[in-house]
Amino acid sequence: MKIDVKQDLLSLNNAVAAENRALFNSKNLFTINIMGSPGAGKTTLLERLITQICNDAVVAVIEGDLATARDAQRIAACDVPVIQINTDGGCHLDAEMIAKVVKGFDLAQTDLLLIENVGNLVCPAAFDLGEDLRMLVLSITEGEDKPGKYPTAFMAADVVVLNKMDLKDYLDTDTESLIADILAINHNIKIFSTSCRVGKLEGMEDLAAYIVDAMRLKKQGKIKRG
Ligand SMILES: Nc1nc2c(ncn2[C@@H]2O[C@H](COP(=O)(O)OP(=O)(O)O)[C@@H](O)[C@H]2O)c(=O)[nH]1
Ligand SMILES: [Mg+2]
Repeated sequence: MKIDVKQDLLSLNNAVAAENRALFNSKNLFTINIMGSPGAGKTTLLERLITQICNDAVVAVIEGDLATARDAQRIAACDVPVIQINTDGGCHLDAEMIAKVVKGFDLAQTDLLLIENVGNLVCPAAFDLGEDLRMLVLSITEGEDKPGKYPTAFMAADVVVLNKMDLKDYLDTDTESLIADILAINHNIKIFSTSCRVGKLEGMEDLAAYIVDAMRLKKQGKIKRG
């Protein structure tokens, strides 16, 4: 007897993700799934992006972590609605978790839903949440070998944000070969370089403008996933 549990799990997830996507589309809501290793700077990037984007969009945030509400507390301080999901050991968010919590937002009054996935460069890439855009945050402190070693995350992403650029001069990371490796894995990927460090902010305006443009294109029916 053949039992293919992984296939069942993913096809169930894909079905719920399709329902999420239909709900988000019906509310004209743009959603971004933000992935990356623990400590890459995902929450800090969200804090900076919210400040940058709040004049153009009404934002809500879902935070995913194994434990604690620390990231949700940081986001709440930005004065946007936020819901924390604790996966209790689970290494990624799935579509069902999102379906359960989105009911807690006023979706009709929200333009942009930012979902910070559990810090992990592997598992989140396999689980569609119903998002419009997949953004991978990679800190340059992680080293230039990561795209080659963890290619699935880069294959799944639409956008890579190379964060902590303020540290470039202190590191041996070869950012040119890092970028070349990312493009070799996924030549359609859009790459941004950022620093979220207060006093050394870099790249926020470009990234926010890209997101606002993507939201506009979705509203005009010019981009569609799923
Ligand atoms: N130097 C520097 N530190 C950063 C930057 N972005 C985030 N950090 C720091 O990296 C650490 C992890 O950031 P956090 O946003 O919690 O990462 P997450 O686990 O991916 O959400 C914190 O100490 C941040 O202050 C950056 O662009 N430059
Ligand atoms: Mg975080």
